[in-house]
Amino acid sequence: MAILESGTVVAVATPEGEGGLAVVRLSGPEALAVARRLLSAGALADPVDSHRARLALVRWPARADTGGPEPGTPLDQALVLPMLAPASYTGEDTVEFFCHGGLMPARQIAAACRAAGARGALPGEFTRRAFLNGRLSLVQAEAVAELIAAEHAAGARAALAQLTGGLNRQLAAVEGPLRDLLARIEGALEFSEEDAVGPSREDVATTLRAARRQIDDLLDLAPAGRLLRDGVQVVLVGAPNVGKSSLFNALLGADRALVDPEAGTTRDVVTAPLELDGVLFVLHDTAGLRDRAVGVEAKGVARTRETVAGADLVLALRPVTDRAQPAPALGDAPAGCPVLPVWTKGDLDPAATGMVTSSRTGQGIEALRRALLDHARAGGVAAAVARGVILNQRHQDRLLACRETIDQLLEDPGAGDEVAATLLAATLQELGAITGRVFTEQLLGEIFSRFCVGK
Ligand SMILES: Nc1nc2c(ncn2[C@@H]2O[C@H](COP(=O)(O)OP(=O)(O)OP(=O)(O)O)[C@@H](O)[C@H]2O)c(=O)[nH]1
Ligand SMILES: [Mg+2]
Repeated sequence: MAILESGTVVAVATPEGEGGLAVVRLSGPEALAVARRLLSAGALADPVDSHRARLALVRWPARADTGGPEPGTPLDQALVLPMLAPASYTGEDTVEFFCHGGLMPARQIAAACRAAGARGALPGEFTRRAFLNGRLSLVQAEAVAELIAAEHAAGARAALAQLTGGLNRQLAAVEGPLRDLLARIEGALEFSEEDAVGPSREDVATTLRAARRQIDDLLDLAPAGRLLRDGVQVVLVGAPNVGKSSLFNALLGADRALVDPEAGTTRDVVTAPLELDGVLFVLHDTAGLRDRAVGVEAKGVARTRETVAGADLVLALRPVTDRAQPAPALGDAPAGCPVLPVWTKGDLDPAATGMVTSSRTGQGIEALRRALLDHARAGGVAAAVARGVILNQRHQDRLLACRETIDQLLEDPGAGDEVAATLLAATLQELGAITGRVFTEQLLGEIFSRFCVGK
């Protein structure tokens, strides 16, 4: 058995620093025995009352393997919560100590557990065990990581939906009919002498086409997954002095970027997050685009172009005072990236029409915020949240591989049952790699090493 899957492990599960509470998590076959070494007799008496917390004094163990405080030294008074296998996060016997916040109590209790025979847990080890014990799929384990990292409500909502099985369910719906089909083909191969009839070519093609449509459907949600995770990248561009930095500040409702009457004030790209209705946007204020820029200003223009190349939405700014001014040239915008024309300094021309804003009076700022949200919704963010699907690169790569083998099968309907069975098995293998039904040690390493200790 690999070292990671054996033994009893312990870690502080809450972040370092002052807080009302801290939690120490202890999990593994010896969890109860280790915990009993820190508690007075009877605090965790057999039979253990699973999922019932009790207040207990936690002490340094009497028979500590290593140095440390005097045996029996009180460490903290804590709520001790035993959770017996398999009804715990990891699927193993687990004991959680809810102790006083701050650094020392939790650290000392974790150290006491180690002194009593547990090993310090590695990053993600609890979740890894949960996966290996069938408590969650790989997709759900990844969702746990996303949930911890989520910095805005929509991302957290999507991660939670994924955690409760959104993508799992949709993958199962793709897998089921393919698995049936494979069983029928294999059955026919096995009993060919007895004239067992396998599925007809039409049957095969219909099932494959349906699976392909479902996979395409999921892949359509991929861009939304990125928008939810990283935020919608909104880049403000325009000629020098059109009011980019002022609008940037007005949208944020904060004085983040320097504003000055002189043209060429902004040199570096200034970036700030903006959360609207639970959706994260990342605003980028850029240096004014000017063809004849030299020196530092030219460097700023180069940065602007790089930023535009990563945009999900470009706001092309022009002042109402100069409606003849040509729209900024956006040769660098990604293909298909929407460009929203926005008029600035609206207060200087009350007759102006269109998406007119004024950073001075606040005119049009709310409308522009709404336009940003509409854009995110059009990008499928709402659909992804509703379906509980956030695809990461790994999921996408595997789904694309599935689609390829399905296409191979569809293109060659006369290939014979042997070939069909092999390709179907390969497709199911790829699907299984997403949920973790099929996994490698390396894949687990990649996924769980990104977690924090204690999760
Ligand atoms: N009347 C009026 N003036 C504005 C408005 N927005 C910006 N200005 C003025 O326009 C000038 C330039 O504003 P900035 O926000 O620095 O413009 P910018 O596009 O970031 O300029 P650079 O960074 O130099 O390219 C400043 O003097 C602002 O006070 C507005 O809505 N109304
Ligand atoms: Mg500026």
